[in-house]
Amino acid sequence: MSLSFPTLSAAEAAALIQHSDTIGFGGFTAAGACKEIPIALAARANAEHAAGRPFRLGILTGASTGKSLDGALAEANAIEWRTPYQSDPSLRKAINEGRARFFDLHLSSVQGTVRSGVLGKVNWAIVEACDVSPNGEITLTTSVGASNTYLRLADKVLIELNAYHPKALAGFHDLYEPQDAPNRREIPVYKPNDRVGTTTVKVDPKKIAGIVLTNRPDEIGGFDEADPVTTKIGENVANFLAGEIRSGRLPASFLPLQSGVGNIANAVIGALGSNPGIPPFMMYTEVIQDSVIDLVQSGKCTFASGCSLTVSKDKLAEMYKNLEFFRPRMVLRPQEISNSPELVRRLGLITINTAIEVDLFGNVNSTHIMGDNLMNGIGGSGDFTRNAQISIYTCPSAAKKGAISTIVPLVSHMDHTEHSVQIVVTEHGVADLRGKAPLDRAQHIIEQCVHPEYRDLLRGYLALSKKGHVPQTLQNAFKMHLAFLEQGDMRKVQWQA
Ligand code: 0RQ
Repeated sequence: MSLSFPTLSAAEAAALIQHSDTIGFGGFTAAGACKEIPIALAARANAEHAAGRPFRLGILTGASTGKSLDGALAEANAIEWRTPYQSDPSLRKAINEGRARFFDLHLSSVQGTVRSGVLGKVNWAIVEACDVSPNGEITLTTSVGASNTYLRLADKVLIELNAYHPKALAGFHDLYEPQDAPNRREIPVYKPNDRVGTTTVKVDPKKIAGIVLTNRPDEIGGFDEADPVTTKIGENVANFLAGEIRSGRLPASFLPLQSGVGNIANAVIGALGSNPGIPPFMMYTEVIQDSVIDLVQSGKCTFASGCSLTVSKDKLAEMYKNLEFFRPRMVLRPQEISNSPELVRRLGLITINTAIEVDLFGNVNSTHIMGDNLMNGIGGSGDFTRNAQISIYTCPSAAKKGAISTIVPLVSHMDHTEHSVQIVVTEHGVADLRGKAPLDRAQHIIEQCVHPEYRDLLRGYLALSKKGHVPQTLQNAFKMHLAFLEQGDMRKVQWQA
């Protein structure tokens, strides 16, 4: 049992870590993220800073984490650099104020990038577990993230052994780490429910510096009730996909689905579940949210493969009462497998993600507000979009009470290009960009997806173009953004002839 390793308080564990160490934290979203050691590290950073000594760390994670990790460390100014995806308000502020250096990575490439050595040595792996055997076999909790790689590469390991999560989670994980080039072979997953790895991560027991005993739930917020806009977006996606099946462009048996994070994603999955034109389906996704659990229970989702179980506290409690029902219907994988471009392409995924803004030609901004301020990061959206059988972007047609049109002449930051984005969906309709030239795309997006208050404005923008393959006029391309920044409302834009 765990008692073969030193049992430490969180403060004792934090005291082992030195200024400028690089830590690979387990977890993916707040699911399975460490909670007590990072809080103690933040307290240590505050004490060191008060004594006039530096204490800043390199922080690797799976994706976003909870407030006790990203939030606490950012508030203590303890993050020198950080990758990948984050969504914590305090960390976002630190990044946008230049107090933490953030560089973004596709989530599928995090583990390979760390293995390659370009990010330097991983001094510590700190992960949450529900069980640890004396020979160093670690059973993770509600997520995998990049834990298997961090645990293998790190010099030393610290574990939060969290009694909140049952040991019966053993068997939910499937841990597989590919070889790197030139020895890489195919990842042998041919169906969403294939298992190809081990259920635990085995580390050299001598590397385990200590165990901190905890009993804390994941810091996952609930979801907003679907509102008329998210409900309509969900219905539009479901009706579009049902139409693809009817027309024979998608097989009658359907294809596996990936769905992003947040309220829109939750509403979309709910709508797919209740649409009679959509047959029971499998999910090969990254984040398993509440709505997926509901569909697994109802039988509409026959299998869910993911990287994290990001479900609300009540939903998780419901699952923990009936783990044997979920065991054959679910698997948690490392992010380089859940998001693998090779597997997204092989399985023919239908991918559904949310955009901050989309332009008239199908380019998508997932990450930055008005061109400069980071929102969260690219997450898995690039892994999935670029390689999908059908790539869908959803967003409300307007933000900030109508003062912002999410559809603009040119995105102020580009994450996914027109070459990868196929379908755009707002509450007003669906724009199918496949097989359309730039002008046709723009006209179609305006008529199908743009908020009615912005349609004439954007028709006016297109009319300004005099030549070229893409009807873009550079002197006007960011005028809507400037109208918002200078006058508080994109509707005040004046085009320059
Ligand atoms: O701000 O909360 O202050 O009102 O942005 O917008 O509509 O609530 O959207 O929470 O679903 O997040 C793209 C960020 C959407 C997310 C993004 C404002 C808006 C609001 C949030 P307020 P919503 P969501 C796999 C997939 C990248 C990673 C990804 C994301 C706030 O989905 O991080 O796809 N995606 N991963 O008012 C200015 C605009 C705006 C705007 C919205 N055009 N201009 N502000 N807002 N549009 C999963 C993982 O990778 C883990």
